[in-house]
Amino acid sequence: RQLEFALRQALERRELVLNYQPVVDATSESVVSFEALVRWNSTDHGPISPGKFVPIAEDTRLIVPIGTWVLEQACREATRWPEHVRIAVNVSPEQLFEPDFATTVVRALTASGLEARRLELEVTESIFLRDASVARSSLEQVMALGCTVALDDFGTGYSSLGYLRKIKFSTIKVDRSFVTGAAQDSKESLAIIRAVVAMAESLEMSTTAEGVESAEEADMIRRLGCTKIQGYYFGRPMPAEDALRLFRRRP
Ligand code: G
Ligand code: G
Ligand code: NA
Ligand code: MN
Repeated sequence: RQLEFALRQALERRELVLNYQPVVDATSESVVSFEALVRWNSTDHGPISPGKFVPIAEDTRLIVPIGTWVLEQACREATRWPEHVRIAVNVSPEQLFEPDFATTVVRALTASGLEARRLELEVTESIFLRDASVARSSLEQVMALGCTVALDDFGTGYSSLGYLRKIKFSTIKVDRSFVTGAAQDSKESLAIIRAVVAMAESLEMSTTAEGVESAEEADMIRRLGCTKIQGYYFGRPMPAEDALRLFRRRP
């Protein structure tokens, strides 16, 4: 396929860039972290959305070198932010099933000089659909370094809850479909968010609501007790320079 061919060259042609979306504390509304989101401006095909090329990268395992670049670049750019601001990086199952994933993380931290405690890795429930022992071991190794792990898109996967006993996630990210539903007065969505928050609290995990697009949604999420909020209302994914400027203006 044409896109696959172009994607193979994307790294050496420096066509990938990272955007950063702020995550704020639900109470103070101050920025606690940024999520790195990869963007591809293909010389041959123009801008291509990650929804389109990430699945291709995963199928072809190109996500492994791309993911390594994302980790290195995100760590490097995060060193320019205030020390209390953390960086969250999405990690695909293919990356976690590489036995030397933890080494890749160590290299990214060492090369950038970023402290391990400032790095959060986001994984989805899909890692538990396969034999989870390799992935679990990778995650345990990076947690031993001081990194944290967040469970992304919670509630949209097909796996059981049993894995929550096995991996000490720092944060559960409530999928945006529940947030949008709750804002549209879906009693079911509200009930699900409330239940996830209660479950996370008893497991000593925090919660991030994804996809908050208005002040009303932010209020509702705050009332439901989510710890952190992410969404267009507090900031869209932005280039690194714009993320940096948020601190220059309001130190
Ligand atoms: O940024 P956007 O919402 O368009 O992202 C679409 C999808 O691509 C999301 O599911 C997101 O998690 C995924 N994605 C974005 N950046 C990365 C990345 O660096 N690595 C991986 N594995 N997935 C990413
Ligand atoms: O799968 P993951 O949660 O990593 O995907 C993040 C994606 O969600 C990014 O592509 C980002 O652009 C998108 N996103 C972030 N905030 C909002 C929002 O408030 N509304 C919508 N519709 N999408 C959002
Ligand atoms: Na994510
Ligand atoms: Mn998500």
